[in-house]
Amino acid sequence: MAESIPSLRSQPPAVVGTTLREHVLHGMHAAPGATGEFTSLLNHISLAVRIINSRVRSAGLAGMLGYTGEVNVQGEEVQKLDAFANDVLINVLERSGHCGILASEELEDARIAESRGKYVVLFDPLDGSSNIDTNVGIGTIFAMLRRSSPKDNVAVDDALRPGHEIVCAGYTLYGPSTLFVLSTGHGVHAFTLDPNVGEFFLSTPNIRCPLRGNGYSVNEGNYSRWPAPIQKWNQWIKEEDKQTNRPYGHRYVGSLVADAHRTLLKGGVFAYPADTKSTNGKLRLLYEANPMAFLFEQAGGAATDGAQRILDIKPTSLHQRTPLVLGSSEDVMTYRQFMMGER
Ligand code: AMP
Ligand code: P6P
Repeated sequence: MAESIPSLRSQPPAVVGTTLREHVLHGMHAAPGATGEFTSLLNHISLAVRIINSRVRSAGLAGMLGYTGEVNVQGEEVQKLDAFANDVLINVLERSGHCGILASEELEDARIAESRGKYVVLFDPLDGSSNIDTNVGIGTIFAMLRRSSPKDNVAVDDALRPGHEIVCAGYTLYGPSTLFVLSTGHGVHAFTLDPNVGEFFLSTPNIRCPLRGNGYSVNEGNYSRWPAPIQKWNQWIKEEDKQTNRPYGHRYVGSLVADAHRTLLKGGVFAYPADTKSTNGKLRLLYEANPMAFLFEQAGGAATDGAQRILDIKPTSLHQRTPLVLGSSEDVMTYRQFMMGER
């Protein structure tokens, strides 16, 4: 009789990875006194991004790549996918019953949700939309805070809170695979969507941003518009110097989620400085810079506007812009030294 193959006989059942839903549930059990509202809201956001993902994947076929012809509050042509993603998030957040205030890049003002739920959700429904027609990675970015105004008198200014009050932030990247990168304040974890199952599975737990990298990500085309200290940093990072591992490699997609995700994993620095055209920077504080800053700090990285910590900026308006530097703590510190004239 053929030798029995113990390994096959004793092999445990097929191992199924941890789903996003299970990960979030574990977090709830570990949160003293949690009622489940946070968990339910996060599960609704997961539903929304899976719906967006499905449409993004079929956009080319579904004729979703064109423009709606409308212009959003940013003065940018609103592409159909932008509008769709925005509508899905608003609808699902409202249905969750746990969103009190929602604010979107695509909405002029913050909105009080019907349920006046416990949380504020700020989001960029489809970041990088200018890249949609060229099939470049785009994504959804969000941040969650607890509502501070009372349920019977919810104030939209609740959206204008500094990023250090964020309780959860994440982004999805609709790239070669669909990733959901999340932090609820206990490290950063990445989940990959299995499109056949429709579930996100834990793919990279406990992401740590390297202390220093060897890549930089900036739109070099803006060089002539930068202030002198940033031009000096840019020249420095391209000089040959073996001891400091220079020149750094340059990578720039032009989609924040794609550039930030690569920097989070590989280290180095991403920068969108203020310049003579974008005098306050281009990226939005509340629903782009703050969520990314929360994630980078949770992963041991850093995020500054060149002078101060992004998460300490006190917002004054919903769509305010900020210069943004994300990355390895040492690389961000070096950038800041140039910015402050210390190098
Ligand atoms: P809740 O009562 O469900 O609104 O949760 C109260 C607080 O506990 C939230 O604001 C979070 O800071 C924390 N919390 C609740 N559920 C979770 C979870 N699934 N993962 C991480 N933190 C959680
Ligand atoms: P630029 C995309 O339009 C976006 O808002 C961000 O995703 C990205 O980081 C930035 O603009 C790119 O801007 O001026 O380099 O094309």
